[in-house]
Amino acid sequence: MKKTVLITGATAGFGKAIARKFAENGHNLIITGRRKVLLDDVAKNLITTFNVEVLPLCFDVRKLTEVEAAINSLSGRWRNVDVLVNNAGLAAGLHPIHEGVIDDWERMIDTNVKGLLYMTRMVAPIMVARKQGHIINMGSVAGKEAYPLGNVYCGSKYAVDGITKSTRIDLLSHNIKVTQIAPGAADTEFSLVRFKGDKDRADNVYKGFTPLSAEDVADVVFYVTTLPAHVNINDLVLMPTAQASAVNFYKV
Ligand code: NDP
Ligand code: 8X3
Repeated sequence: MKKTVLITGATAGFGKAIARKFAENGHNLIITGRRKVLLDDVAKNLITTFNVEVLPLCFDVRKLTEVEAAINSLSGRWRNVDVLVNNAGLAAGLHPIHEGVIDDWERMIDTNVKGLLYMTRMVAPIMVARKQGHIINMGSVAGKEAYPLGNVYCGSKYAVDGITKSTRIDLLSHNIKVTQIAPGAADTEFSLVRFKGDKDRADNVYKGFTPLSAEDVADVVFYVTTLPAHVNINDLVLMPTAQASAVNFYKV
């Protein structure tokens, strides 16, 4: 069955790879992000390569009015969102708590927690009305274990962990699946964003081992949507083989 899949943060990294994976499998997509040129490029590329329908919606998940306008603009079959992938997110900075940069904190909490909530609040009622749907939240190993200097990023992903569990309970009687995917280290734009464009520092994170790729994560996100109606993956942690915990890596 052809689904309509809404993926936030599809201009780069996991979201872009997740969009490609669903398009490869013939599903129609609503993709979002703030960088309009990149977003339109991704849409154009998927339409021409896979002959699927793609609707790009350019907005900032931190802004409730933009989220409301985007979701309220969906009409006809575009409104029938079968899968919502709450992927948009970031880490900003890596400082001890007493030296934390307040603006970094606001960006992480506003995007990773409030943005995910805004999207869920707008899309879940559509799923409830249809008595079907699947919400997939992008968590992290950082939402499973606290690590040094991770403080607010870890807190935001612990929030995703808790929100995901509670969302599953709230939507249980509405036949809606709710899944958290919690990856370990993956080489995307993530570290470049965390270190504010310092490419050497970002590249250094992935030296000496093979990190997850965006495609590895996309394969897993797609997989959890392929299970029979009565089967749900609640929570899935995936790591590079060379990573055993948030801080234990085997580097050569
Ligand atoms: P990238 O930086 O490569 O991609 C992040 C995506 O999120 C971009 O498309 C970006 O689009 C979008 N985004 C960020 N802020 C906003 C916003 N305010 N509004 C709308 N879109 C936004 O990172 P990843 O792909 O690695 O990260 C995706 C998710 O996975 C995040 O939630 C991250 O926390 C999580 N994660 C990442 C891991 C990793 O090691 N890479 C591991 C575990 C979890 P644009 O800039 O165009 O708005
Ligand atoms: C991203 C992985 O370990 O940098 O969520 O927090 S980590």
